[in-house]
Amino acid sequence: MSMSVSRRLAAVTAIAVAGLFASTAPAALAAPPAHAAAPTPPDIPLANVKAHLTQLQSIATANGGNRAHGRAGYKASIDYVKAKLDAAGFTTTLQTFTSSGATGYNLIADWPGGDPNSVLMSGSHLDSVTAGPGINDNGSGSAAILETALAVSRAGLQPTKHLRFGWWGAEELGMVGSKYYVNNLPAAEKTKISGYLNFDMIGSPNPGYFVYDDDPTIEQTFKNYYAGLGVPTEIETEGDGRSDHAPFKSAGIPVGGLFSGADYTKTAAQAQKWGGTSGQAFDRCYHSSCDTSANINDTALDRNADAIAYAVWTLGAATPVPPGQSFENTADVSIPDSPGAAVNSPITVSGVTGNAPATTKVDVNIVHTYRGDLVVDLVAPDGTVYNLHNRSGGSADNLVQTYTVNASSEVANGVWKLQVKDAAAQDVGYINSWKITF
Ligand code: DTR
Ligand code: ZN
Ligand code: ZN
Ligand code: CA
Repeated sequence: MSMSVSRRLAAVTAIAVAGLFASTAPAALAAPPAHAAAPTPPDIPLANVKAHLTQLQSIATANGGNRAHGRAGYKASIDYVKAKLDAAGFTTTLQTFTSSGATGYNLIADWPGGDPNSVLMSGSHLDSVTAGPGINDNGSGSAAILETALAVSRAGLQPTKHLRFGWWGAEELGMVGSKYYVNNLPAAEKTKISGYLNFDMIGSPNPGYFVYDDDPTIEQTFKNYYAGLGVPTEIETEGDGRSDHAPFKSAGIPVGGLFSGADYTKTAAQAQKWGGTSGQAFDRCYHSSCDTSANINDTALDRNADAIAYAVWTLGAATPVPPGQSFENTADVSIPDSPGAAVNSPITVSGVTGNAPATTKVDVNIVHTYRGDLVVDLVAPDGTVYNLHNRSGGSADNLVQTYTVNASSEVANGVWKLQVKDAAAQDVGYINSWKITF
């Protein structure tokens, strides 16, 4: 359009020089990177975890002050967690059992996909004691793995392993729910579980940072996370049998987990490295009515929830969806000024199975001094035209843009073309390169 003669000449010169050095044939298939980096584990929002704890507190308050096995507060807790997971796309299963004359419930949630023969499971008991609402013991673990599961859904994660989450009933009666689950799991299913991660009390008000020292790989994964934070950890030494990882360990399944402490007393040395109060229990409200929403250390809960996500992403071997096959043509093609004919740059696609996807990606790189002159189309092998750009952009230079085209009705293999017409006099340019990714 309106431009000085010197600028137009300069543009033409640039095109001529550029034409000397461009490659002349369409590039071959560009393979996806051999080792795509695994996606970064997300930060689990503390506010979200605490919102779940607020709900569990409300449930206890509305149901006699607790969420114990056999009481209304426990079933209401299960219903709350299940509803969140169903809405997030998990496949949930409610497993019932009887203990002390009352019906107990385990909630199992499977994230669709991943290798069914390699299951990474995370679990927490959801029941409290009858004395109180059980917000640290064990709303903290239950809420943290719930929010991690919701983060998996938000990310649309496609991990190599199959992810499973469990909320156990009647742990306070002797790990009844988790024992029932493991004992009723067929042997072939047990061997598929590559690891079980247990989280029982992870927000203690006077917190310690304890890592289970059972499976070395799981242990190291958590230690790596805390090393990254610069937070020292200790081995959990209160005894293997004291939470829901015990039945999994007895079945020969690798286990691990995190713990912020219960009724044991924090030593002076521990207070030195972790802060808090020495000579005081990690959780003074352990199994008491004061285990309420106020009985949580936010920093410990936040760090442990993030550590859970780190472990699930890392041990789940979450890898990104490999990019599709892509094909590129880097040959320069001059675009004659209006009223010249349209030109095109061809790419021959082969070796792609089936049709192009609904999210076919087209990367366009056109050098031009007035992008508002241009009409740019993708032409499928059968001649179908998909308009990508229709003269927008005014006098701005160049058109370097990625388009997503629903080409799902087109067979992928064949000759695709990028067709460009300069529809307004003055200003010229050339196709620098373009790429199509399926
Ligand atoms: N027995 C658990 C609390 C508990 C005590 N020691 C540990 C060690 C590891 C995990 C949990 C615990 C309960 O009361 O739920
Ligand atoms: Zn307990
Ligand atoms: Zn517990
Ligand atoms: Ca023009």
